[in-house]
Amino acid sequence: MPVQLGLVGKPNTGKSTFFSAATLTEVKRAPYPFTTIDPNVGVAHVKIRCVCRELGVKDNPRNSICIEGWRFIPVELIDVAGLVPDAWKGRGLGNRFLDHVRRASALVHVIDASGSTDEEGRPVKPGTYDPLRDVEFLERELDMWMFQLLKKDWDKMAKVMDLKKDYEELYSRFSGLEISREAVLAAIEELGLHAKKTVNWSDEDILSLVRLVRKRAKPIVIAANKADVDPAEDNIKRLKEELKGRYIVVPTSAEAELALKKAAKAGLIRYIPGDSDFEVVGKLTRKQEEALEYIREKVLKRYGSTGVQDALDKTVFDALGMIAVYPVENENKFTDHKGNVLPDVYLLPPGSTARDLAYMIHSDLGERFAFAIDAVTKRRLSADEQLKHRMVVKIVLSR
Ligand SMILES: Nc1nc2c(ncn2[C@@H]2O[C@H](COP(=O)(O)OP(=O)(O)OP(=O)(O)O)[C@@H](O)[C@H]2O)c(=O)[nH]1
Ligand SMILES: [Mg+2]
Repeated sequence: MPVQLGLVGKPNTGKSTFFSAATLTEVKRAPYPFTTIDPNVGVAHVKIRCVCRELGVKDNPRNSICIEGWRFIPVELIDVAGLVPDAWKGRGLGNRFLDHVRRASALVHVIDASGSTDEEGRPVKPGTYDPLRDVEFLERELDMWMFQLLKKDWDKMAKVMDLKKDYEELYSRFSGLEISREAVLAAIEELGLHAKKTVNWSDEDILSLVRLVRKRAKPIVIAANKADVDPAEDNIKRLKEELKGRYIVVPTSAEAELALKKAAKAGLIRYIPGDSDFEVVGKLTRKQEEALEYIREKVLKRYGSTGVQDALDKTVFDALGMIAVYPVENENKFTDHKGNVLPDVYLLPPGSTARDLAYMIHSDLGERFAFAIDAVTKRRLSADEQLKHRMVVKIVLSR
């Protein structure tokens, strides 16, 4: 199953534009709240330096794409409906979109850094709404929503758990949110809640548990969007300062990324997602030229890129701490059995071992796993050895 990332935030911040730019699929976008109702699901890519160049090989990617030495690895992106204050109580489109958050491993919180939308996503004069307020609001919505899910039949559930002296009921509630029992137990112990009978947990206790589990299980990266609109520049500085150590903040201009991708697709410019500039290679109309020059001045020169690629990469590699690993069958030629060079790249959670990689490819490979070889150094890797980012790995099976 691919890694899933959810685009969340209040209405009208540019989630669908971000989605469109990242997946190059057309979806409805408009300058008013609740444009998106049903979620859009698509394939985006995270980017790494491909090992092909340093290994001096020409690769034949199969599950991913290699462009000029950059490997793009697919992830699933979900663009959900906008969230308004008290959505957890059913306001706005209510819990519908929160349900989609369930499946995501991490969230990209798209905020309007230009301050041109109020807390409900209604347009206001740029610079008049403080985007910092959006950050706290999302946390509260997620926590209250999870709290509410747990509180349903809580008393009955707590009695059962005390009787059985375990937390099974709680684990199963959280597992619906793709949160592991280990994560839940660790949080219970860290908060000292295991010292109390479950029936005696206060609402405050439950809320602290939810908060801690949610922070670890669903990391959030902030895409400070509409970075091209002038008041955004100062806001972004402030956001970075205020949220230092708590959040990764990436300035983005989804609108600019979408325009660049479309221009590249039409053969007008040469542009690789994440690049700090583009090169004109086709015949531009005066209007196109002006639009592209605007993007160069207001976005690329200011921030170094449109940020869309960077936000996805930081979510997967920094917030989730995932690693990308290339499995191969021939450790000398770096090929699969058909002779494809560096065909696949897999994204693995931090701490994954060679055996985990084998299981991820196929349960059969996992079961027959004997040992692995680091194809670059030819060093033997034991089943429990942790893999590193950008490793090329040959799995050796037992007979
Ligand atoms: N200037 C600027 N405008 C943007 C940017 N990204 C999105 N917009 C505009 O913001 C408005 C809202 O964009 P959408 O992508 O529809 O926003 P959304 O968050 O999906 O909205 P809902 O579906 O209603 O929650 C549109 O008019 C976009 O053109 C950006 O980076 N810069
Ligand atoms: Mg939308």
